[in-house]
Amino acid sequence: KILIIGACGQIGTELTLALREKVGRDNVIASDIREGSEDLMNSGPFEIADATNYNQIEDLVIQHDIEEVYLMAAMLSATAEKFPMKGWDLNMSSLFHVLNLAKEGKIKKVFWPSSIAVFGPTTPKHDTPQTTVMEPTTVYGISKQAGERWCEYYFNKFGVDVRSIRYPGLISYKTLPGGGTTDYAVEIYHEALKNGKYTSFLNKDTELPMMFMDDAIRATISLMEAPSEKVKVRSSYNLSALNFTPDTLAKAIQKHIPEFEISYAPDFRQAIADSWPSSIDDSEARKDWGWRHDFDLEKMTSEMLEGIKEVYHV
Ligand code: VAH
Repeated sequence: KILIIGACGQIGTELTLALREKVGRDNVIASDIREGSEDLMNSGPFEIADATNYNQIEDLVIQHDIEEVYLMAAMLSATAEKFPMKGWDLNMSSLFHVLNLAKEGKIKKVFWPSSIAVFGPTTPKHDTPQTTVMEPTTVYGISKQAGERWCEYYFNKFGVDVRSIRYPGLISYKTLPGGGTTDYAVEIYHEALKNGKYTSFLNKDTELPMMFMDDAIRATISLMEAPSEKVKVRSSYNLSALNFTPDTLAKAIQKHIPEFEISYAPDFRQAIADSWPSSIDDSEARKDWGWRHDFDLEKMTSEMLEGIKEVYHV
C-alpha cells in the first residue's frame, strides 16, 4: 500500500487522486496535519498525522502495511522565509523519519520532492544543468539541497530506494498553491476570470521554469515505476516543461480574455525569484526514464481557464 504524507497540499491532493485512480482507493492512505478538500476527503482513507512526529508516521506505516511513501509535506519558499526554523524542522525531520523507516526495512520505496529552489544566484541561469554550482539563498532551497544530499547518502550507504524530482513552479486548478514564489502563475488565472485584472508580485520579465500539474503527477508516477537500475540520479532529477514571464503568461490569457489587464507590484518574493534559474536542462530525466512533457503554455492556459470555470462556477 501507498502512504501520502502531506496529501492536502498543492501536489499531494492531485497525487492522491491520481494514485487512487491507478491502484484503487483503499490502497492509498492519505495523511496530513489537517483535513483537505472535499474531493480528497471523499476519495478514500484519510489519517490525521504530523509529518514531524516519528511515532505517528511509524504507526501509519505499520497499521496500514505501507510499502511506498510519498513525502509531500513541506513549508515552501515564501513562507519559510518568514518562519526559517519551523521551515527547516518540518522539511528535514519529516525526511529523516521516512528515510530511517526505509533504512529499517519498514518501507520499500520513497518519493521525496525537491525543487529548482536548490539553485541560487551563482548557478548558470539558462538551461541549468543537472550537476552544477548550487548556492541557494532561501531556507526552503537550503533544506531541499540538504535533503537531496541525504537522499543520495541513504541510497549509497543503506540501499534505500528513494527517488526525487526538482519540481519547477507547478500550476493546477484543482488545488491552490501554498506559500510559494511561483503562486502568481496560479492566482492570475483565478483573478482573470473573477475580476478581469491581476497585480503580479513578480516583475513582468521574471522568467521562471513552470509545469502544468498533470505533467508533474505523470512524471512523479513514471519515476516511481521506473526499474531501479534506470534511476541513475539519486539526489534529485532536473525536470522541465515550460518557462515564461508574467508578461508572456498575461498575453496567453488575453488570447482567451482580451480585456484582461495585468499590473506589477513586486514584493519580497521578487528577490527569491531572481535567485532561481530561468530555464532547466532536464536531458538526464529524458534519457534515464523517458520523461516528456505534454502541456505547452497554450494547452495549459485553456485547461486552467476551463477547469477554474468548472470547479468555481465562474
Ligand atoms: C515555491 N512552488 O515557490 C514552490 C516551488 C520552484 C517553486 O518550489 O516555493
